[in-house]
Amino acid sequence: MTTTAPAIPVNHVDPFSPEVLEDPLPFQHALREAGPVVHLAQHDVYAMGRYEHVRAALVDWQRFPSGAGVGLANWRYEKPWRPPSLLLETDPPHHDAPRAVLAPILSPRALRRLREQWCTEAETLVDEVLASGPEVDAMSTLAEAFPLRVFPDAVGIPREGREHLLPYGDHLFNAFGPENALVAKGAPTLPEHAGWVNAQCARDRLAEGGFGAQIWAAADRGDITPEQAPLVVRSLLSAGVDTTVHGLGACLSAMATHPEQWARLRAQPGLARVAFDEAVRWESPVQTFFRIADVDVSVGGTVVPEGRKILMFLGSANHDPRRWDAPDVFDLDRDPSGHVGFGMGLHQCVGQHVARLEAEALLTALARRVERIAPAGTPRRHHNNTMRGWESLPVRLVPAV
Ligand code: OVV
Repeated sequence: MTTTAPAIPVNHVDPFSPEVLEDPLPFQHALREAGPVVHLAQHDVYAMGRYEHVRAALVDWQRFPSGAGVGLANWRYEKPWRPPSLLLETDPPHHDAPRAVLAPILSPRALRRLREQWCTEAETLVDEVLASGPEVDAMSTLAEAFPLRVFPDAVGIPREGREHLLPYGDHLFNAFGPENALVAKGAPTLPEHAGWVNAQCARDRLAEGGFGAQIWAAADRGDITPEQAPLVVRSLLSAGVDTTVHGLGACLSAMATHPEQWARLRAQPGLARVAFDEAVRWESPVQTFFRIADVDVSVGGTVVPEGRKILMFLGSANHDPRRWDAPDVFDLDRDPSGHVGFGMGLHQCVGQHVARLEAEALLTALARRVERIAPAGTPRRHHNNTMRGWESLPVRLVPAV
């Protein structure tokens, strides 16, 4: 007996084109409507955009592993541009020791010691920004400034050279996509940024008590090898800054455009964490990651062929009306848990508690002092092959009396 698999729908749009990066929602709608799996002709890869299938693929690490890279490049045939991440770009069993070392260092319990200090830092920053004038760029003065103030200190790296962190991360996230103009633009300065980042991963650079030193202490205990330790530190510096910046940017843009939601948060500051997760769902700062099909995998009746890359649209899953009521609406009344903005399954963001604490500290400090975050000019999108965020977010901060 022969069975004929239904033809896979084909989409000819380049999801990494400037038009789609400017506004990905129409493309994502088309992707979801076309079917559970779509062939993206421009890059000859497969794609998923519905919540049910994206989520199922994310937790199915056996059939959709990460070891061939989570970008477009297929490491079965191409060489990685940097030594692969021991967390992001590996599968069990190799993945597990680095993850087991890092997870407790970044756990809610371990972060308790940082909370008070981060809240104080956030209040100081908000005071400074308010003093600088009512009209500010919320991206540079808040969304970038706050993580750059607290996170590298928590890792334990020196002050000198921190300006390398954002461009390094931005290029890294571009490099998960095709070699387009965004990648070409970052390539010339990459060696300086990567050289600095890699140098910060050495044991003698990392201050006592920080996340970095704790990773090295795990190597001393034998939980990971001394060769693995610097690469685990590199993951913190790779994934820990730009992502949080764009998560905070999403919160601030949501609050600028939804004054009634800002009023709700001010009335009930305990909603800060829900606000952050709803912003991560709504904006999905990390839009996409690839997997590879390790065998022929049937998804909703269509087959992803063995050895082929498949692009999972986290942002699309987080806007799938099959899963979310009025998905395009930013709403503090909804329960955003279950969103895949931090991924799902064994690779789910190990730093999410750090990001939530940063967001809670900043939003709480703002809620205390700022009555209204009013748009004050046209915001500008930042284009990146993987991340969705803002380049510029002009706002007027109306102080609370
Ligand atoms: C989630 C993520 C993004 C980028 C880099 C890494 C992880 C890493 O582990 O290096």
